[in-house]
Amino acid sequence: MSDQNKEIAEIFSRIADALEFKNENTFRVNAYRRAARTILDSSLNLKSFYEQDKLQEIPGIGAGMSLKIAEYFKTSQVKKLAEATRGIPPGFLNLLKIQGVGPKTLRLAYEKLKVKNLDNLKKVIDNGRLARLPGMGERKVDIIARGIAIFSPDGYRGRLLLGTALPLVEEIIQSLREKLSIKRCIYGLNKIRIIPAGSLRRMQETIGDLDILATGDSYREIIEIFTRLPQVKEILAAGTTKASVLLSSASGGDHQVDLRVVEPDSFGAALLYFTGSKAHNIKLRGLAKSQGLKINASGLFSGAKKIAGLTEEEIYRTMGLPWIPPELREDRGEIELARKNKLPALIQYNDIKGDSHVHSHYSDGFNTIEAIARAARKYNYEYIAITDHSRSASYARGLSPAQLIKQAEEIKLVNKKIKDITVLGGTEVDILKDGQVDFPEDVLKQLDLVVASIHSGFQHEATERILRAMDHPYVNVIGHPTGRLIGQREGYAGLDLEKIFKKAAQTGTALEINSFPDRLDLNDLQIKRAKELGARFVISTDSHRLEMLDFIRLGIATARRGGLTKKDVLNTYPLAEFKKLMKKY
Ligand code: DGT
Ligand code: CA
Ligand code: CA
Ligand code: ZN
Repeated sequence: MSDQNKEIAEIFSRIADALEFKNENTFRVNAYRRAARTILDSSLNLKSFYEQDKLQEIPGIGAGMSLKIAEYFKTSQVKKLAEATRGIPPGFLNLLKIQGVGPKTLRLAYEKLKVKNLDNLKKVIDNGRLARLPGMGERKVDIIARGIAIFSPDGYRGRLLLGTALPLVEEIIQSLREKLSIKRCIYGLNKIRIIPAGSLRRMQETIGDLDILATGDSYREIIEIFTRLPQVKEILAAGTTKASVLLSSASGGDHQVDLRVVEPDSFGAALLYFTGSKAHNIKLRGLAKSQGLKINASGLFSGAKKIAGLTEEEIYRTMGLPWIPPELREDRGEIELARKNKLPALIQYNDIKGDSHVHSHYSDGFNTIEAIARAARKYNYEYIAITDHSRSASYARGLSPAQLIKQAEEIKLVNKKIKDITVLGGTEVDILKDGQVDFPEDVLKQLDLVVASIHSGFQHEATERILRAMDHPYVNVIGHPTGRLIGQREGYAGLDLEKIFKKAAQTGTALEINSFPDRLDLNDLQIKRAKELGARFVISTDSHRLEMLDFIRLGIATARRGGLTKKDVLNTYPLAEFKKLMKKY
């Protein structure tokens, strides 16, 4: 697309934002939004349409918008933008790029709480005032808080974290199912299947747009119900087999969801196609071709005859392959492995026996040890490890040795009271600037497990510090080994991961797969390499609130993408074995 197209689209959407912020006529707001979207989606070169005086012939561009586009080419600006943004603090509307923040929310925050910039916004989130505004609430504020976590001032890249996208799609599919089953008696719908596809099904760490695939015997009703869901802010397109919508800001903000409805006998083929990745699809198509077959979104064909399409299994099988889990479909060697029948038996989503990194109210968590233990039941865990911060992490209210002893006593009491979950006593001990850890050996040796992490001095010889920590006789796990935050921070400077992975294997120190949505640290490729070098892992959530225990599936997904099996992951082992594994010598 030409840069001028992009710039005009950007101007139009900024005008739309400003008008909506000022609560102007929705019709006018939508005209600008639609024009912006049309320009972005079409590959037409506006400049040449302008030169031939044919702007109005572009579908979706009316007389008013044509004038504005012409004005841009004549004067290099659109006066309406200055007019629309008059009185709004400079840069303020950039806050709309934060996921979860829409013009209405922003207006409310501006009028009622005098929010004028990012710092103000963070403040009213932290002090709870935003949540108390009419129509806001904890849930919406939570989405915004996560949005801020990945918002970078140089322009948010527009991708959702997996941890944000997954609940969104699940909620949409859930409402679709409910609404369809109510209508089922009326429309005679049956055999409905609705399933996420695209990068979300592959559990990629960030998601561009959301793809949903459905089948059933009444396309029209499925599409109609989808486009009328309360989560939908704007319908971009709605045809007979496909619809695209934008989500309302409360449901994730301006993210696109594509729904496609397909024939039941093509469902497997369509699911395979729309799950991607593109690179996997291309490899698969090449393989089909070498077998004299043709594969597309409606099936696998031999000449004109369809020989598979109902399920993914059937298609892979017909091509002589086992079914390949979506998390592996990145063209990273999975098709070659499948051909040799050597795909790893990936760790399953219910294989984890206990979370090995959880914070309680003793440091910067919010819950009591008893509450955490009770919450662990929901996950069918056998154990859960409390690993609060150590004293150097003063910002996180890190524990002194005396507080750690007090906590150990409380853990004993909770274990007496709650029989079906074992609470393990641990710590997330800081790796200090010289590579020593923050507690002496005689304290650490009394604990069930020790996670060691870097929380300060990111620029300061991180590799050496981590290597030294792995030599420590009581350090069992390196927490969030790279320190990266997705979209915000690269991680510790100059890290030599090859050295670290080798040392992990050699010293029997596990590497953490931290499941926090903006961490996912190690990531998929790092996991794959660490495994090749002989390292072992734990998957943990780093929870600070009970609902964060849910993050575990993000870590498991990442482990699967890295090709891990159950036995690579130490906290898949039953309690007695896990405790033994947490002894180095
Ligand atoms: P995203 O949305 O950027 O996170 O990534 P995806 O993988 O969800 O990509 P998306 O939404 O553009 O398309 C969904 C799937 O559809 C993609 O994974 C594979 C399939 N697909 C899309 N375009 C093409 C294409 O040009 N060729 C092939 N073979 N497959 C495609
Ligand atoms: Ca997608
Ligand atoms: Ca898509
Ligand atoms: Zn940490």
